[in-house]
Amino acid sequence: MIFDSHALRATVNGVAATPNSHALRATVNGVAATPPDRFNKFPGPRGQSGVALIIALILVALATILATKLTFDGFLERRRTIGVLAAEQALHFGMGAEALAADVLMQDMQNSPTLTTLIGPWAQPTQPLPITPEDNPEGEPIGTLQGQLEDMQGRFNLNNLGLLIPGTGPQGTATAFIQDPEALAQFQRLLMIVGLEQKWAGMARDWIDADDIPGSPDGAEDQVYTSQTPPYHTGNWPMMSPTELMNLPGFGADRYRKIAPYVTALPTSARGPTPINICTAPAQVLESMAPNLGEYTPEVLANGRKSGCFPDQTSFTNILGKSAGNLRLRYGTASQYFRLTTRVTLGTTEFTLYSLLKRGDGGKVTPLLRSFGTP
Ligand SMILES: [Ca+2]
Repeated sequence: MIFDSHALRATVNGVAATPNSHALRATVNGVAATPPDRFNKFPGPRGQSGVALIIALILVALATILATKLTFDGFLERRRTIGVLAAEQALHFGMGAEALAADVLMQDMQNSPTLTTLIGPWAQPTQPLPITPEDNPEGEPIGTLQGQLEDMQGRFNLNNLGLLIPGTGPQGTATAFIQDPEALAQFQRLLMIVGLEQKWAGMARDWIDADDIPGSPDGAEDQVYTSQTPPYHTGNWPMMSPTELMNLPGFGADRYRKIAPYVTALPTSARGPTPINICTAPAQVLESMAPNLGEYTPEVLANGRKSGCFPDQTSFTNILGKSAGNLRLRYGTASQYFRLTTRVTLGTTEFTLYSLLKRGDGGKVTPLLRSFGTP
C-alpha cells in the first residue's frame, strides 16, 4: 500500500477510501481511486468567478440606487424644512409690516380725521426694505420686505348686496325690511362699465342673501348650485373674499380679473351700506354711483387728486343732482378699511401676505382677515 501523509484515513485491505478530498490521492493496491461524480457538479474556477462578478455588480447597483434615493430624499427634506422655516419667519415679518401700517394709518387719522386721500403718507409707494440678520444688522441683507396699502372703501362692497333696509310703502309709510335696490343697481352699473353682463349682480346677491328664493329676473339659489358638477350649496352668507364671485356658475376667472380692482368684501353694519370714499375711488366706481355719471375720467381724477380730495363732497353732491338725497349715506370722504399687501423675500422663498385692516374710531387699527398668496 502506498500512503501519502493524508491517506492515513483511507481504509486498509482494499476497502474503499472515505470521500475525503485528500483520500483521492490515495491508491489502494496500486489502483488509483476515481473521484466521485458529485465533484463534477460544481462549476470550475472560471464559472465561479462569473457568478461572483454578476452578484457583485447587482450589489453595487442596489447600493447605488439606495444611496441616490437617500440623498434625493434628504435633499427634498432639507428644502422642505428651509421652505417651512422661511414661511414661518416671513409671517412674522408680515406682522411687523402690519404694525408699521397701523402706525401710518393712525397718524393719518390724527392729521386729517375727516379726509382719507391719496396724498396721505399711507398711500405713497414704498421701496423694498432690506432684512438683515439679527446678530449682524450691518451685514449682507438676507431678504427684502415691501408693503403697500390700498383703500378698500374706494371699491364697491359686494356685501352691500345682501343688506336689508326699511321699505317705504305708498304715502311714505314704513313697511317691512326689503333688499336694498340701490346696491343692486350700483353693482349692475359697475358690471356694465367694466364690460360684463348685468345678470351677475342678481346672482351675487342671491349668493349672499340669507333666503333661498331666487331673485327675479336674475338669480340662482341651491336649485342651480346643487345641479352643478360637482354640486355645492349657495353661500347664503356675506362674502369673505370677492373671489367668491367665481362660485357663480359660469362667472370664471376672466370676468373676475375685470371686476376685481373695483370690488371688495367688507363687513356690513346695521347702520347701512359701506360708503364709497370719493377721494380715492377709481373713475369706474364713481361712475357706478348714479346713472349717466361720466364726468370723472382717470386723467381728470389723477390730476385733481394731486392736491388732496377730489372730487370734494360738495362738488360731487352737485354732480349727482337729484340723486344725491337718495345716495346720502352711500358716499363719504374718509375710510375705515384698508388692505395691506406685504411681500417678503427670504433667500429663494417668496411670501405674500394680504391683511384686511380696520381703522376704528380714534385710529386704532385691527387686522380683520389675513390670507396668503391670494387676496
Ligand atoms: Ca340666498
